[in-house]
Amino acid sequence: MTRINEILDWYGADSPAVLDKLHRLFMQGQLAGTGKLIILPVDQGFEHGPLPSFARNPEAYNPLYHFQLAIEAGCSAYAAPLGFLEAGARQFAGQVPLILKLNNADSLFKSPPGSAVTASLDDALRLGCIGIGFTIYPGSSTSRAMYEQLAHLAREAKKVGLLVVVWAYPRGEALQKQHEQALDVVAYAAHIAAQLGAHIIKVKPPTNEVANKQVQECLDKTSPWSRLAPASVSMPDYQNYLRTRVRHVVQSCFNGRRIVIFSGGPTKDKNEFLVEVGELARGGSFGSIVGRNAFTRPKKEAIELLQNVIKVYKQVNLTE
Ligand code: FBP
Repeated sequence: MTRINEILDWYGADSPAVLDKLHRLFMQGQLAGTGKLIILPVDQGFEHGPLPSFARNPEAYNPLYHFQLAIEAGCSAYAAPLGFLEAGARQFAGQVPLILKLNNADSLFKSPPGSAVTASLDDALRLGCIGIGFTIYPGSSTSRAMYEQLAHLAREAKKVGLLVVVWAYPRGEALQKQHEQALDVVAYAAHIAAQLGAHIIKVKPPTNEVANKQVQECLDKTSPWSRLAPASVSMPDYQNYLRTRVRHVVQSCFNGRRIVIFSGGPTKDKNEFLVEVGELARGGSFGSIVGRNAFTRPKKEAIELLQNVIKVYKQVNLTE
């Protein structure tokens, strides 16, 4: 059995139409056939505003630029809100799998964290997308409504053969800022996404914070968790511990039987970024979803960086 067939086998309740989309995703771009993914997400114009997102590399104001970047870099897919996808879906039809972000939040109205549903399943089908993207904010007073929206959309998406990709971002009134990426919180949010029917779960890399002190005790008792870094650890050591935390997040998603990918975050130094990706890969991440670290750099540099990310996923040995 190939690795891709093994992964498809985990999705026992899905129709051939959904599995066909998953197969297509895994057979696209430079990671084709490896069971790993590299996705370009460009919803930051909506989420953070055009100036902080695109001014560093003004070509990125143009929606067509992102299709080209995803294709030239050999990405597995390109994910964006309705407007950006509508702008290029016809011109680039068939060249890169598309994921339509069905809900979005802006930074002008932040509290409580919540999103509006900004596109529909019909839009996703009309644009030839392989799937829908949906953000949930566990920890926000809006989370329950978001879970209901997602449960409904996921059910309908599966009926029409679309994949469900969930951005699981803990944040809101119930969480302190420093705990938004805490290990137990990220693992919990990822698990909620899996329970809500996500085929693919996208989270931020977990930090060495633990929000729930009772959970901290459980982690301390199990030997691998003694490798959790103390808060004061230096950057290279921090990276070394990241793989252990990533393993826990992946395990939390049905013992690794759901696809979990990790985001790139704000633009950072290229080498630091690649060390982090190496840790994600060694922890068993199924890939990376890299936005700002790609499109805020000039195209040549962005492609080089994404190809290095691809190389990391191809080379990493999970037993390291
Ligand atoms: P980045 O690689 O730029 O972090 O993109 C991943 C992503 O999930 C985007 O889809 C989204 O716009 C962004 O992160 C949101 O980050 P935040 O919610 O922290 O502002």
